[in-house]
Amino acid sequence: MERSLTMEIVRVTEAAALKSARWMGRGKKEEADDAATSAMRDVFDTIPMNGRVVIGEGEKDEAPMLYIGEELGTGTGPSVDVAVDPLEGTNIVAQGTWNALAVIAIADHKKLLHAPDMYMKKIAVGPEAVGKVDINASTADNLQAVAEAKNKAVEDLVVIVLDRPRHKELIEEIREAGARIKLISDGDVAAAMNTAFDDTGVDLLLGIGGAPEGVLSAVALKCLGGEIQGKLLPKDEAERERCTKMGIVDADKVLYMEDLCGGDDAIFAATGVTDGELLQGVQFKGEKATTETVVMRAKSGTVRFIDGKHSLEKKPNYVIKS
Ligand code: VTB
Ligand code: MG
Ligand code: MG
Repeated sequence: MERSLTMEIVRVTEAAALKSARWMGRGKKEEADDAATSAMRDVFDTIPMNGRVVIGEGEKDEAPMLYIGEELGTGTGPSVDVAVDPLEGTNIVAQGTWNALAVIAIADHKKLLHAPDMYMKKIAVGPEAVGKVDINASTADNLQAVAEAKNKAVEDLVVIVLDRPRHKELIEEIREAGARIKLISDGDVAAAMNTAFDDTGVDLLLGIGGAPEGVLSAVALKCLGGEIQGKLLPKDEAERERCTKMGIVDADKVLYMEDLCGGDDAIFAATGVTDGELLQGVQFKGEKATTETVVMRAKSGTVRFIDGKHSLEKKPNYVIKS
């Protein structure tokens, strides 16, 4: 993989963020998602790479852009597999709340799990707690292990959980153990990534979210030296077949870092669309816009924060006229 891709993909996530941020608070999640997807698609076309979407917006017949199998880039340069979530948190943008991201992960061919669009049970932690948690252990035991690893009391921990009825029991277990909770409406990629940054105040992500988001989170945490474990949760025979079709032999097995994102290299980039603990969202002022992006590479361990200042006058395609 070429390290020049690291900088190239920042342009892609920035474009998606700039476009979709115009939809903040308008109550239109599909429009926000389409804006991010088409912006991403356009910029990918300018990058010297031989990319193939392995996690994307769906199958060819259901997604006109960034569908699984779609080829990306100018066709010259490194051959890589690409996972995208142009707008991770469509509802977040529609409502104007926290932690919507435009996300891309890139890895060498066959290194990313081809995660079907279904649920995945997850536990994610930052570097200090790597090797200390176990998705099969009790919630109390995992909280205790993370507290010890971080030299904190369990009462000091902050656990992020998607605010869903399916997490009723999990939330009770966390409360019983004494840890604190941040319930989120959406956006568990940001939550997983934030566990690796002390300043965010986020210690763990627990619960059930999207499987594709689990793979994206794994790439981020690989670059950051953190860890996520996952378990696919096929809800019926059709979803089990889908796993088999996507090359997953045992859908019930625990997926560790190496299963989610293999090898020693991968690149991850995320641009904030709305404000979050780690990244500020897009801000507009007249003909100017600003973006904040984190971009990182597993092989070198470099993590960069890139502040973008954009001239909308010179990039008129970013101005949405409603
Ligand atoms: C999950 C989560 C995402 O949507 O996919 C969630 O991983 C969907 O779950 O971060 P529900 O069916 O419970 O809404 C997100 O929150 C946003 O894509
Ligand atoms: Mg999406
Ligand atoms: Mg998503």
